[in-house]
Amino acid sequence: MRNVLLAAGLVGCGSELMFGRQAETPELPTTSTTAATSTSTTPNDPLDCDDDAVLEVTELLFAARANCDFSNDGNLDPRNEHLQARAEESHFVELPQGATLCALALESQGDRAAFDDHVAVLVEDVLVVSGGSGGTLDDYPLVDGLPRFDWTTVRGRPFADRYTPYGCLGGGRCIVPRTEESGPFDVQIEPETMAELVGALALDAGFDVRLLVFGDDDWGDCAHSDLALDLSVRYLP
Ligand SMILES: [Ca+2]
Ligand SMILES: [Ca+2]
Ligand SMILES: [Ca+2]
Repeated sequence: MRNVLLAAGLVGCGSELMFGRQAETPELPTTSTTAATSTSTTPNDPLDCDDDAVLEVTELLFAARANCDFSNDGNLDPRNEHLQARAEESHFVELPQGATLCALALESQGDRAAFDDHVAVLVEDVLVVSGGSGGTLDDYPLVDGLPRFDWTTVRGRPFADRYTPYGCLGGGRCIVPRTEESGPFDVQIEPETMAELVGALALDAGFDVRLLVFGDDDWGDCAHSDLALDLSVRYLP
C-alpha cells in the first residue's frame, strides 16, 4: 500500500459554511478497481492475510455535502447537543464469488477530510468507526460481539463530548479528524477483527461501506468535505 503523510498534524479548518462551498469540481461517485495477486503457495489459515491474499484498491468518492434533513426520514426535530439527524451515503464493494475478506483499510487521498458534527463508518450494519460527539463504539448494542448501528435506538440521545476520541473496530489504526477540523482519515481493520466480521456477516458477493454524518440543530450539520477514500481490501479468492 502506498505511504501517506501520517505525521501531518490536524489543521484547523473553519466554519461549517466552508464544507458546502468546498466542492471545486463536483464529481459523481464512481468506482475504479485495481488488483494485484501474490503467488505464494504456502498453506495458510483461511483468514491469514499473509499468503495468497489478493489486494484490491477501490476509490470511494463522496462529494461534499451539508445540511440535515431534520424532521424527515426518521430524523428528529433540531435540538441542540442531541443526536437528532443523520445523513447516509454508501458504496457497494463487490467481491468475487467465494472470496473471504481478511483485511480492510480506508484512507483519504490528501489530508483535508472534515466532518460536522461527527462521522461513523459502517460495513453493512457493523460500526467500524465512531467517536466525537457520537460517543464511542461501546455506546452501541452488540450482536455476535460486534457493535451494530440502529438509528432508532440512538437518535435523540445527548451528544458526547465533541472531542471524544474516535475509536475503530478492533482497536486498529484509527486516525479521524475532530469535528469541524480537517485532517487525514486513515483507518485499518486488522485480520483478527476481520475474521469476526466475516464470521458474523454474510458477505457473499460484496458489502456496503456506509458513511454517516450527524447533526443536532445547526445549519451545515450532517456535513463532510469532498472525500476521496481509497478502500483497500485483502481477500482470499
Ligand atoms: Ca448545536
Ligand atoms: Ca458543528
Ligand atoms: Ca451541530
